[in-house]
Amino acid sequence: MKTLESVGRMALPDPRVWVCGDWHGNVGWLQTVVPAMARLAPGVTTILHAGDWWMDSKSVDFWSVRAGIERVLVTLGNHEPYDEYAPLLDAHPGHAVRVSDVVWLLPRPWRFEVFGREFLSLGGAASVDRRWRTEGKDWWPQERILDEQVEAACSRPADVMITHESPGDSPVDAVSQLLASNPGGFPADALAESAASRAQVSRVWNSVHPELLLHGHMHVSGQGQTADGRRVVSLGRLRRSGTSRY
Ligand SMILES: [Mn+2]
Repeated sequence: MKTLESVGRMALPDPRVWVCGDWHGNVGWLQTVVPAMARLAPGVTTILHAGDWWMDSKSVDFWSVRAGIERVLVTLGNHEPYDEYAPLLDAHPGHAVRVSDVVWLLPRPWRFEVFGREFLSLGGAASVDRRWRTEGKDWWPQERILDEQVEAACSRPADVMITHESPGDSPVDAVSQLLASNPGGFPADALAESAASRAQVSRVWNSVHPELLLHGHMHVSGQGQTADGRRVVSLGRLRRSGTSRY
């Protein structure tokens, strides 16, 4: 994989965009959902992806072109091939890197504009399933959000945040219920890392105060609103409802 182009800032004129999450490299889902997007919302040309992407770029290009999708901006998750992605991003600090006809990988953090609104992308999350993964094969330390990235993200307000990780104290009932019940039986040390990761997203969320935050990672679809009016949308994962919204 190589970088075809890199940019520090992007201003998209799109009045509507898709936001999707947690496709987990599944080409079957790609070839189901992308043609469906073209039928549901012809003319929408941008997908924002909230991470756990790990898609084959050639397949994404193939299906995107047929669906009129011109770009996919990927906010990286925890399950990503960071051995491939990190060197590309590290070679272009602060820049989004285009790795195929339509796919752009976003650095952490990254700001861009959509229809005059300020968007803040903050990828990364802690893997609660790390115990069952192997470093260098299907787990990399670059999944974790760094405190310096948190501080950089807090530089000024934003209208919309796209993250992989959920903020802590989520107003989304499905997310708080999931976290309270730990149905995956994940170990305590992993849950502690996960909570720390959510606290990092909360710090940014409370600082930049976006009207809307969309995230993946939890694999449950739902939305909620804080007492001070901030909306949060949790996206489902592939093959479940709510993996995509526009
Ligand atoms: Mn994830």
